Amino acid sequence: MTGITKPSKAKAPARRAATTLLLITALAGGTLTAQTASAAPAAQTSSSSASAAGVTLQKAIKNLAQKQVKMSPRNREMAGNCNYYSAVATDPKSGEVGKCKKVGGLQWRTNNWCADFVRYVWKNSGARTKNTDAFAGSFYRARNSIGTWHARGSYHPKVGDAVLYDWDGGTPSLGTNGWDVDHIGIVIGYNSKTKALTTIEGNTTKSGNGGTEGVYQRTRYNTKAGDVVGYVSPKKK
Ligand SMILES: [Ca+2]
Ligand SMILES: [Ca+2]
Repeated sequence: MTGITKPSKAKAPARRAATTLLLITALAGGTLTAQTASAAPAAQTSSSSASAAGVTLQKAIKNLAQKQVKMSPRNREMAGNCNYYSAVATDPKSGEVGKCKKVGGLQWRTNNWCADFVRYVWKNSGARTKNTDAFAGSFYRARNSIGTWHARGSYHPKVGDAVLYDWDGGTPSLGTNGWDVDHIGIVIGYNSKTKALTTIEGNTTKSGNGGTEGVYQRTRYNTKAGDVVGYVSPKKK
């Protein structure tokens, strides 16, 4: 459903030590909600202007992602993974025309489009997306030019981060150079007590529904069992 075909199933050795999840509650003074989480990074950066820019970028990403959840018909795919985001996320365009139709004059395209959704939202919010492509793992491969990589563990997920998942295998892993990553979404909130992530993702299903795939808000978990590999924090263009 959300898997991206990948050239290799090679898994990296399971060398992820038992990760220590630091309880950020001390720092945050309790549960972070989707509303308060966006303010957290300001306290963690030394330059006030840089942190203000960071928060602005985070807010822009969150707002644009939330907008997509309500934007019909672009937020639902048609047969064969035909979707809006692969047509507009990038230049050159992602995937192929295939048997996709035109919607409102725009030629939709077919691809596994979870990463195209994130690229669209990041790009149109002012975040860097250079060197990313339709593979979810491209966010890991491009991490140094687009933002900052954080492995799951003690990192406290931030609003606007791209969250990378690996579904298959025992321990979620990057595999070789990120090629084991299967899916990607956008963090819009985090509860540090329950480790519940609120995300918005494309090419996914409504939770517990299994109907037409599209853009939905999901609840995931910042844990090994939640299949989270890690996060890329965005940087301004
Ligand atoms: Ca699909
Ligand atoms: Ca995988």
